[in-house]
Amino acid sequence: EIPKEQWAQVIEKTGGPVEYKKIPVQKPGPDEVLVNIKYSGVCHTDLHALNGDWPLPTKLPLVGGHEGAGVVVARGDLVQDVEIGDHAGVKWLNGSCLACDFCMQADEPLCPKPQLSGYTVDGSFQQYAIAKAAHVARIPKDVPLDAIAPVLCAGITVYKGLKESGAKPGQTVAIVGAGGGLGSLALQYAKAMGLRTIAIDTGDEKKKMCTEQLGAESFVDFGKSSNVVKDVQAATKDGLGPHAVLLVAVNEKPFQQAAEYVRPRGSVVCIGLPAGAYLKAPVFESVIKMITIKGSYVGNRKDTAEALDFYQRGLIKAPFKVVGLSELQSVYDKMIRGEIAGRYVLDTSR
Ligand code: 8ID
Ligand code: ZN
Ligand code: ZN
Repeated sequence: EIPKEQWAQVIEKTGGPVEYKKIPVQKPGPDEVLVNIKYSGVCHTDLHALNGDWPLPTKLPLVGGHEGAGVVVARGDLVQDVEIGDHAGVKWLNGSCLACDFCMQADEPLCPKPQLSGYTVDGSFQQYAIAKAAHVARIPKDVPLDAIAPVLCAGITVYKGLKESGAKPGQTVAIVGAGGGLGSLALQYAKAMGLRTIAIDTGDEKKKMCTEQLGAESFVDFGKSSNVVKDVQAATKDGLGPHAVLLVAVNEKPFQQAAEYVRPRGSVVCIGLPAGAYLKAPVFESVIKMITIKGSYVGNRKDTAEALDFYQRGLIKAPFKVVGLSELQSVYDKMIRGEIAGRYVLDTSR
């Protein structure tokens, strides 16, 4: 019933292009499951992997993708808690050692020996993907697989980032890059967590989506604003700025502005990973405002379960567009031009 060959999008060399072709279906190892991927979200990380943006090399040839939602069709001999037929998600953290200091305290994204889907191991831009059983997301059967796909990276990551920000119900969070994949989900998770939001991005389509669909209380257009710092602070009632800033943009500039507009005692949470970028903050203001600047990186298995639970409870409704797996390159082209409002999801059957 499991075919020997399948369709996949393969990166033969860094820089691309991706090649849509047939490749063999692999067999899962003893602690792994084989997931028949039905849908996969396209994250900006996949584009970084294609371009070789980061200091960490990818495997080659590579099948990208790490927001894969599907059905378990085979499992290794050691796997006991995932059944054939279960719905499962292949996420960025494909596997980790489960034995190091970090894994032992549920900080598995910090494991020094992780397997990363669509980066160091083949990911979800294929019809059959392998993941460590311990790490696959458990997807309830009443949850649609196309809509849950973006939650498997974008949703988990922003949910974790919002928790790391320390922002409390009623407080205001600025979402920088609010119109993109992570940003659109961040607005929804923030709202569900009782937080107020300021969306920062550009263009009327993203403005409309953020304010009319996703619950942002205000929108600052970084393309039109002559002073983003002032405009973000002005969007809070007392003019003192947001209690937290979630940086999910793919551009260095906002990483050098956030510390200026964040509220005293506030926190700046860095999530986006623009190539070669550096953080910058004025020492004087950072000290006398007692601000916190930190990074946040995906989420652990518990964050995963919680992020999915928010979705299952009907609290998260973020827009996504479905196209065929064969159309991945055109999604990348739109992403490069900054034209994607929300997320693209690939249907692996076409
Ligand atoms: O665990 C992590 N830390 C993690 C997990 C997943 C993704 C980190 N990421 C990283 C990705 O690798 C990528 O660098 O988060 C970043 C955002 O991923 P994405 O949401 O998938 O990208 P997108 O859909 O292209 O959205 C980016 C948005 O940023 C806006 C763009 O207009 C777009 O809507 N943006 C840019 I570029 N510059 C901006 C600026 N100066 C900006 N928004 C506000 N101000
Ligand atoms: Zn991702
Ligand atoms: Zn480990």
